[in-house]
Amino acid sequence: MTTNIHHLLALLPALIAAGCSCPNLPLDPLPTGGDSNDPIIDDSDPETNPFDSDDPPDDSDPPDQPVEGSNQLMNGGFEQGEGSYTGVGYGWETVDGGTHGEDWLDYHTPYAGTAAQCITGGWSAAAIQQISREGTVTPGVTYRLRAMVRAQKASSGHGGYLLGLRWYSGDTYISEVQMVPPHGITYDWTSIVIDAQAPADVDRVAAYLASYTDGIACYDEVVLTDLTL
Ligand SMILES: [Ca+2]
Repeated sequence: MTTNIHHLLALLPALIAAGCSCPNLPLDPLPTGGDSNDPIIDDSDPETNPFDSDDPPDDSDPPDQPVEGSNQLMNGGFEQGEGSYTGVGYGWETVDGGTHGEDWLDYHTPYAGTAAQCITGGWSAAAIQQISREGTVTPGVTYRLRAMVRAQKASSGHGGYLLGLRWYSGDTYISEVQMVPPHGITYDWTSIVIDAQAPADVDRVAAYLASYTDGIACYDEVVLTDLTL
């Protein structure tokens, strides 16, 4: 079964309006071809600071290098300020099809450096992504997306985070793999890892970071690597 995330996310307002009180929203996980795609969740030390917003940094640390090692993403630590999308880190783009909530760079409680990327769905869903350069993906090769995630569900009891890999051929979207289970709640910085094998006929991969309903999801230290390198 192939699950289209936009289709599922588009259903969320209707489910909420219908009074859905389920703690976990009905997003079906995508089949990912084995246990290797299960997220690896490592507990981290508790954080007690609230999710504050976008005050500017109070120092002049230089930005991250665009690419470090085998990371196929630029600005995975969100240290380079905004790019072309309001509140979204340089190199990343919004991909929520008009149901967008709000994005901001959080300079108060990043996992590392001076900033992290936060997203809230605003009773719907919001997502950002970054697509690797063309020719950076080889079909059949396993790729790993690793991100630090910190999420806060809203008083409604809903809200959470969702991340995954989206496969492209040039600029054409092909398919995607979401974390399994496809969403969850965490109050502290937690490491999430997704491994997925590139399907045939793709040459690019996108790291996809989302928040759904009115909770907040923050991301930092996002790394996308080819496990064969
Ligand atoms: Ca950072």
